[in-house]
Amino acid sequence: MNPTTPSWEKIRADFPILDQQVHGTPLIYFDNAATSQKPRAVIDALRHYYERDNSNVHRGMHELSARATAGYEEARVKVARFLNAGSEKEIIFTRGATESINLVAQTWGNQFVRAGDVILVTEMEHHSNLVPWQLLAERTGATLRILPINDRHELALDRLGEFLTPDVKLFAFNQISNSLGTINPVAELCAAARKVGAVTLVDAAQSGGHLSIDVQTLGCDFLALSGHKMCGPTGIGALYGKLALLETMPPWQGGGEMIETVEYEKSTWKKPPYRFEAGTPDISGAIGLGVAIDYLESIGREAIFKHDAELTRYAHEKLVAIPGLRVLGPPLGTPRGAVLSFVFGDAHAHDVVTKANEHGIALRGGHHCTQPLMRKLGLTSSARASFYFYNTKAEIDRMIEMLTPSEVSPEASPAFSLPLGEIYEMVVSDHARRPRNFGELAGDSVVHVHGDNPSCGDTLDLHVQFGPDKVENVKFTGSGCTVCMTSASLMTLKLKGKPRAEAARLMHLFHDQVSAPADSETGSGPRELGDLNVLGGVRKFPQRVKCAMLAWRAFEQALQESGHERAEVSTEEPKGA
Ligand code: C6P
Repeated sequence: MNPTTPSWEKIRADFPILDQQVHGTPLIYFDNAATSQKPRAVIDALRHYYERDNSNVHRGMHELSARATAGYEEARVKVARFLNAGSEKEIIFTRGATESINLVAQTWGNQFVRAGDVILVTEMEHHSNLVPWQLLAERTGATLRILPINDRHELALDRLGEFLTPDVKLFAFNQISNSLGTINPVAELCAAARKVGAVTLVDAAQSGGHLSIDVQTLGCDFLALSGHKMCGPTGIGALYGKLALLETMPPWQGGGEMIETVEYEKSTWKKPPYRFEAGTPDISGAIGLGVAIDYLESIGREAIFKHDAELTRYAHEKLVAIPGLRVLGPPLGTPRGAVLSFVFGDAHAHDVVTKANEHGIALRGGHHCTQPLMRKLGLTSSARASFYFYNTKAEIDRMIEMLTPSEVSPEASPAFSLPLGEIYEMVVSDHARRPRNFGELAGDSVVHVHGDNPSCGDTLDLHVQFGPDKVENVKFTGSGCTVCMTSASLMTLKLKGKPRAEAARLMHLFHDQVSAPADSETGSGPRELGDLNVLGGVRKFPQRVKCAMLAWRAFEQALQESGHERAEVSTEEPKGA
């Protein structure tokens, strides 16, 4: 641990990317849970590697190969030290936390999990620590069991005994939830698992760069690390596994580097970790991760945790003071990771994030790859601010100012919409708040289509009543962002009563209008589209094109299902969406 208090201002200057303007204001990067920024030392290490040392590892007998191999293997030693592993043989380089978890599911899982066994995960898992276990359960006939969370958005530890029974073969859980910020008591969970003979896997994607991790004290069997969330490059991560376990596991990918001898009929494998690293690895990524570890250690991991905690607490206090805003995760005052997800009145997360972006603030909006958790909380999405040690309280103040309803518009939740002008604001906020033709239709001539945008949580049910040659009626239900709801509402008004061919033509026109290149001059748009032209502005926001098109794609499907000619609209993703 570094005994002196770090100079956070000086440390911030190590990150060149932070020194830029976005939409005319200094960038505020609050999307650190998705990926952290990289200090100059890491960027320089990548450049140095490719300028001076680039070569393949473990193969060549020449100077460059020796240097590349030394750098790569030194990085393994650094990861082992960083996690206090018993040996560097316990560290396998992977592409990230996702691949680390899949490796365990494929090798240890296929070898040891059988029908009748139970795989225990928790309600707060990222898809990366859920889907590999679902696949394993499907392959083996094992059962997936889910440990619930409580009202404080923490694991229901009082119910652990009910779920962690002797038939549990593996217990996989995260150390810090990427959606809730909850910090889980890893040592306690591992000890409980040991008592019933279950193997443990800790998903440390969110904790690796924020907490001190000692795998021996924690007592876990496997731990998945994500390099890019801890100042390292993207495409590199690591799996820690107890050597005794790794030695019992078969390889999962075959190829060069992982073999001892190869004959035409069969082969034998190297010992861990090489057994699990087939092919040319991400050499520069591993070296960059090693430098990131040096960098984090030079600041001091406890200092980083304390500083992150202070920033998070500061932001948490201010966020909960905003009327109508609700922060997910453990209540204020409880130690948590540097993640604050929130919902804001009935504003859709994508609208919040789009507005933040206009202020140069990078937030994330959506389900954060925790769809079942969002559903459990009765949400389709949330906005999320996540911090790292280079962030400042002044940046948090700017976010709070952006989120606080102004005196001019003293509503509980400000209208989050795209800054595309007054007419846009009027039309969009009117239709998003009072969608027209909202409801259902029934009858033989009604086609019902369900559509959703999984990444942002828009869901929509479209009901179209077809006459012999025209669209008699159109209604919809669902929930989504302002763009999605406005587009659906305006679409129903536009299509009702139109001959099919005309409806298909309008659909085509609208598609062209919203998916034209962002910088194209389309003027005020085709006259036939009327108010729908206000949505033409979404072409500047590729993620939002999907929102604008959701109702129209559903309509296209309804046209097809009604047995008539396929409409002339592309079902491909709009460019850039
Ligand atoms: N979460 C987020 O925005 P990779 O990228 O494979 O190294 O990590 C996947 C992963 C696994 N577990 C947890 C808890 C995570 O948060 C993540 C990545 C990012 O929340 C991207 S979805």
